[in-house]
Formats: sequence, C-alpha cells, structure tokens
Amino acid sequence: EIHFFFPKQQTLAIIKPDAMAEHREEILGEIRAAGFSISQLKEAVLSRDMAEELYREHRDKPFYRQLVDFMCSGPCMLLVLTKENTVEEWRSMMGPTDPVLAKVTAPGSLRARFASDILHNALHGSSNQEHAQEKIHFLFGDITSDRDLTSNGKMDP
Ligand code: RTP
Ligand code: MG
Repeated sequence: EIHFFFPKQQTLAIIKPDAMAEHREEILGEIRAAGFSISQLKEAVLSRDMAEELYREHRDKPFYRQLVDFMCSGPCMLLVLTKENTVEEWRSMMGPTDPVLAKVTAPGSLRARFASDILHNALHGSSNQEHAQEKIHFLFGDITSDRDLTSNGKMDP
C-alpha cells in the first residue's frame, strides 16, 4: 500500500479593509471551520510602500493605483494559513475575483457573500506557493515558530 504525504503548505490571506468592520469575525470563524490552521495573524494598516510591494506583480495594470489606495485605506487582517493544498483551497474558498461572477459560479464562496465589487472584494489569497512564501516573508519576517491559533485566534504568550 502506498501512502502519499503532502507536506503542509502555507498561504498568505488578507481580510481587506472593506470587510474588516462588518465581516472579520465571521470570516475568521469560517477559516477555522474549514480546517485551516491560523499560524500567524496580525492587524495592520499597510503603508503605501507595503501595499505597492504586496501587489508589485500588478504594477502595470490599469487598476494598480486604485488597488494600492484601497489596500491602505484602513486596517487589514494579515493571516498565514496552513493546511494541505492551502494555496488552492484558500483561493477556492474566496471564490472568483469579481463578486458578480462569484455569485453565479460559487454562491457559497466568501467573495460571493462579502465582496462589494471587483476591487473591493473582501479578501486576498496568494496565487501560488512562491508568491506565498515571498509575501509572507515580506509581511511577517522570518517565522521561527509555527503557532496554531486555530482555537481562539490569540497569540500564545
Ligand atoms: P488577490 O490577488 O487580491 O487575492 O485577488 P485575485 O488573485 O483574485 O485577483 P488579481 O487579478 O490578482 O487582482 C488583485 C486585486 O486587484 C483588484 N482588482 N481590481 N478593477 C478591476 O478590474 C480589478 N481587477 C482586480 C481586486 O482587489 C483584486 O483582488
Ligand atoms: Mg492575485
């Protein structure tokens, strides 16, 4: 009998400023209920430089400036999620970028439920493992411990 072991994978998730006031507790609850471990979590207002770096890959897109403005318009929740196949599973749980599409193709997804429009779409998730590691390192620095905050969302002392 052959067993395949998939090492746990990390992704970066962000609750964007539009969803912080009304939906963050519900979103955090759903993340835990879906079996993700929250290994890091912090609330932060991104500086312009940080938002620009986070979305550097989109710097030539027409929406880049609006996106950066939006991402530093208020507090975000930055999360490192750990699970098997985390990158893909988190993106699937978020749903499509545009909530108009999300409501049709993935009505139970978080963006279908919580996003306002294609820009103000409640959540971020890394698109692949390389980006995940790069952006996690950028936002959290070297993560030495992998604390599981699943139960209460609070950092252990
Ligand atoms: P994200 O990177 O935030 O997880 O979202 P995503 O992969 O689903 O979408 P992406 O193409 O990477 O776009 C990044 C973010 O830019 C904003 N956006 N605005 N106005 C527009 O047409 C437009 N397109 C994208 C969204 O906030 C999107 O999540
Ligand atoms: Mg993306």
